[in-house]
Amino acid sequence: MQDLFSETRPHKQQIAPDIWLLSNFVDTKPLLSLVDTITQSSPFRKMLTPNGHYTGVAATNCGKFGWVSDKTGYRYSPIDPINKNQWPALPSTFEQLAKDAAKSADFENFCPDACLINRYLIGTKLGSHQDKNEVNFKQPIVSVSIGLPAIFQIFGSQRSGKAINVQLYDGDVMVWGNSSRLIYHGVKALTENSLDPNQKQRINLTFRKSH
Ligand code: MD6
Ligand code: FE
Repeated sequence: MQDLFSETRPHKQQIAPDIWLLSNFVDTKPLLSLVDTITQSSPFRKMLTPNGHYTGVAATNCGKFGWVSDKTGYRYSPIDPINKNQWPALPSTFEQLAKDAAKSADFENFCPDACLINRYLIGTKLGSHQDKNEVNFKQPIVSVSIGLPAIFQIFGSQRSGKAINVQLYDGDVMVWGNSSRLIYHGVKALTENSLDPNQKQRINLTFRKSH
């Protein structure tokens, strides 16, 4: 018999070819305290983009390489441009989570060397984009949602048009790979949750093999 509080969403769901949603995969409380530690040395910041505007999302990184943007373009860098130090190390909890999630979606031997940490406040959105600054497109991307739910939009091979909308909740993990690795996607503007008005942000971790 199912107990009253058991998760009723499927635990593993295929959203599109080579995109898997692992619902309620991880307890995010310990992740959040690791993010807090990371941001003490490499704080969240909005980055300048080549078109001269700042990103709406505030970001930082941990791991060997971090995703950075400035007026010259996007790239992975071993150095945090704010403090000129290496990015904080990838916590072993993060690495194990990324490996476990990848394995659940049948990607064996995922070995992330970069973790981009994005922070959305109410009203922040992420425009449609492809993730194509990595060298190795054979490895998947593992994406972990923390905090407020968001609507993730999957557009396909065109930047816009009809999207598949996926609600991502706290603790959900998405695994992307192979045929979907280069599709366009974005995140709708974050909205407040009237049932939980104290929650003010969403944090997303994306683990990649950048080199
Ligand atoms: C986010 N994620 O969920 C933004 N990109 O806040 C991404 O842009 C993303 O989740 C590539 C693969 C997985 C992702
Ligand atoms: Fe992306």
